Amino acid sequence: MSVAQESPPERIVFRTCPLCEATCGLQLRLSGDTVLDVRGDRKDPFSGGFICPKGAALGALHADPDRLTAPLVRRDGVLQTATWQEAFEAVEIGLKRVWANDRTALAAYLGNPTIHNLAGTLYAKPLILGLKTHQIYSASTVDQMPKHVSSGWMYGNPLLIPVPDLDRTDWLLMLGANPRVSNGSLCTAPDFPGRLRAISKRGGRVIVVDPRRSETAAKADEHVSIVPGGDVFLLLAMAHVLFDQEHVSLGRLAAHTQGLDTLKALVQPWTPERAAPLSGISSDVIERLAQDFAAAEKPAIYGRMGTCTQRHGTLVSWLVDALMVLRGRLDEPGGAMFPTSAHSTYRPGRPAGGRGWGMGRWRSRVRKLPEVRGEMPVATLADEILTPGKGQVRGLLTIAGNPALSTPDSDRMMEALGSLDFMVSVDPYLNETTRFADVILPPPSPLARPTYHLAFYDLAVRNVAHYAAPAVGLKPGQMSEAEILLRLTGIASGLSAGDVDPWAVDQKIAVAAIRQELRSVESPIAGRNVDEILQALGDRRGPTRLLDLKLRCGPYGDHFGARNGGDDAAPQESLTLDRLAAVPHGLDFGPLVPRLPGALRTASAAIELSPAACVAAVEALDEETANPGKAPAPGEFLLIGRRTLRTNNSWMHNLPAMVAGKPRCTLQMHPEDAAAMGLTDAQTVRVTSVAGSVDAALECTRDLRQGVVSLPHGWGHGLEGSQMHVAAQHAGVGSNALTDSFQVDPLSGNAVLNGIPVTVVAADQV
Ligand SMILES: Nc1nc2c(c(=O)[nH]1)N[C@H]1C(S)=C(S)[C@@H](COP(=O)(O)OP(=O)(O)OC[C@H]3O[C@@H](n4cnc5c(=O)[nH]c(N)nc54)[C@H](O)[C@@H]3O)O[C@H]1N2
Ligand SMILES: Nc1nc2c(c(=O)[nH]1)N[C@H]1C(S)=C(S)[C@@H](COP(=O)(O)OP(=O)(O)OC[C@H]3O[C@@H](n4cnc5c(=O)[nH]c(N)nc54)[C@H](O)[C@@H]3O)O[C@H]1N2
Ligand code: SF4
Ligand SMILES: [Mo]
Repeated sequence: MSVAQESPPERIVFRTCPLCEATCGLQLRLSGDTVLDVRGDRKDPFSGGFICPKGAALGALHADPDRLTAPLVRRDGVLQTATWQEAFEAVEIGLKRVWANDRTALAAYLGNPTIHNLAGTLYAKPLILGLKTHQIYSASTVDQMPKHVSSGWMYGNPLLIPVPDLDRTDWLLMLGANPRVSNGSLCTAPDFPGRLRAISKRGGRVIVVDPRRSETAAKADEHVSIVPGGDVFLLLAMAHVLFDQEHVSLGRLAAHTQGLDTLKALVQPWTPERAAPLSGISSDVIERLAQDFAAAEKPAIYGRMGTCTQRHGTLVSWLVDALMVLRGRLDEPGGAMFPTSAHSTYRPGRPAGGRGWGMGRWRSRVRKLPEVRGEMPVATLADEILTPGKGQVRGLLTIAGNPALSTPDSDRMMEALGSLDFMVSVDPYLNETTRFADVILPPPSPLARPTYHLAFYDLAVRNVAHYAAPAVGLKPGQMSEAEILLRLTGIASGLSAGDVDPWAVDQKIAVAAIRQELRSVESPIAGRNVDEILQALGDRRGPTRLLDLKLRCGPYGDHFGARNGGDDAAPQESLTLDRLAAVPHGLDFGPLVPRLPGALRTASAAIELSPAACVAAVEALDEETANPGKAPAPGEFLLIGRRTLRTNNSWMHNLPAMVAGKPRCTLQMHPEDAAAMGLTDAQTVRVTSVAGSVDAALECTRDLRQGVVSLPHGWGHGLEGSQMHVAAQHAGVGSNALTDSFQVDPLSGNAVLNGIPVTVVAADQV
């Protein structure tokens, strides 16, 4: 006899999307733990109802049958389901084996979703410190590290990154960014497409510099086609024109800027005529761009992925900001500004100045690449694993990373992963990377965790905050990601797996965080008592307690009763986590406000307009560009990447909605280039670089600049041992089989993922 089961009552929850940097507000309709539908939250003051196909697939991600529901431990060579206790015991044994050589025989790699997750953002760092190894790597060095370096040198703080003030600018120059597809990066702006439309609508101009007429370029007021890697020459020449035609005016920050004369002398030789052949942009266009930039009332320049993952990523990142300083539009409304998040440690009134910032405190063992922000370039991780000798890496911890597909020379990376003595991964999937692991510790779906975007509200185009409690509870047998990381931290501290009390580890972390706050003279709670603060934080534990501490000490915080403590105070004036949680659609603190000079942490207490390393690197360009090099032979191209709306780097292709429609892992090429080689649309071509070869279907499109071809990254699924059934049926090929791990931006160590020399031939002619 069957009894009709009543489904649990429906409920609506509001939370922000954890899948990209835009932090859109979502409205989820649930029945029990089942997501019935996902929509944009129209009442979210920041996103106003915007949603993209990835956000809409959050329910499918939550319910993906390939998501691991229990830890896996390798026994007799095979990954098998295990209990958490068995899994952590296996971790302890494996790590101890690696540590028998030396603590530095263990490396860790943190992938991109770490930073989209409160647990990752708050607990990865104590874990990493506890590992006591310099072998730390992350997706930052295949992404934005150049921007951290330029900010470190210019402002003394690598995390102080200006964002274009999208909602007020009237002239936006975007280089190497395709936010109509990516929805923005290092610039949190839900409905980026709508915000761009609004610029044009209010009479402004949007100009996109890109070797490809990207989706963003196609809808912009102007597309400027550039040779991959040509940005540094364009920007140097724009600065040249500003000086030459006397458009330099530092404005409010003149007294807080150093190195103006050095910059003037440095760009003097970089005329538009000299930059033209190197950038592929005519000197007239370069001059006009500079003049338009000079004439605009509220101009902003924004450079992203495409400008960081190239040979001169740091120089470009620096020049983007330097131009804004020259025009006096850095830190001004409508220009490029610094957010003041609710958890920010920024204290208005604190004077400028600090210790400055440096890198290269140690170097990588094999290639001697400098440390940056405590990590080494992931482009050299395979060298560290595969090169024998003292200090060789023999064990690896990955958290939310898929280096097997996401990092350069991926075939060699996979060879390295396969050669390790021990590997443990914190990851919900058995994928291209984790198939090499000895232990996989799977976190639950993002709906089972609290959300607040610690990283992205510091990069947002408005000052906003949104918090949501978990939408679903943990199922029996699930362990929160926070607890997984805390348990690993306990093991790293020398405890045996069975003895780790994760909440005792958490307590230590919380007390240390409070102590640090109390020690800081500028803190609003400086000098108060640890126990008093601990008590005020109440019964919470885990990430939300640490978040509450940050919010309450932040610029809008209640400062633990020291500020506007009354019950009637608006949450914006007396913020606590409880008060934020009580606002289901999130809080708006208004448009960005100026923060300089106070936020500067350089030793000079000024903006360093001409960092020494940048100056030296520009001088070195003379030699680099002295020989124009030979013209490309037929079949020789420069390869760039591509994102599509329904991808998220390498990891969401297992959701049917993400892979529906015609295959997107194609090699795009200009039809005239194809015709010159006798190639036709849809035919299979072989693409070869110094690193490797892949076969892909050709897609002829006039969107590509001639001489440039484009292949998206994040494909190449269906590899033996992985368990992502949908992705395997839409495998595509991995573009990082072609990128060369030896090509890095010399200043930041960031991988060069664009402008890769390749040859293309018909596959049947090989
Ligand atoms: N050629 C080329 N290569 C590129 C790029 C490019 O444009 N071109 N882009 C680069 C960029 S910008 C980035 S950021 C990197 C990304 O590089 P990675 O971060 O290494 O790779 P992802 O594809 O983001 O893989 C994320 C991993 O996290 C796991 N994951 C998902 N959600 C969670 C979670 O909640 N918790 C945990 N613990 N794990 C989770 C996924 O299963 C997957 O294994 O790739 C870079 N690689
Ligand atoms: N749908 C989707 N959204 C995503 C992601 C995803 O995989 N899919 N990934 C997320 C992540 S981790 C990140 S970091 C962001 C990245 O987001 P964006 O920074 O917007 O990066 P892309 O979309 O890769 O766009 C980079 C652009 O740079 C161009 N380009 C390549 N080489 C050069 C060059 O030398 N000079 C110039 N001027 N342009 C060049 C490319 O043609 C491309 O149009 O997107 C995020 N959002
Ligand atoms: S744009 Fe980003 S944050 Fe918004 S719904 Fe899409 S994936 Fe989520
Ligand atoms: Mo990224």
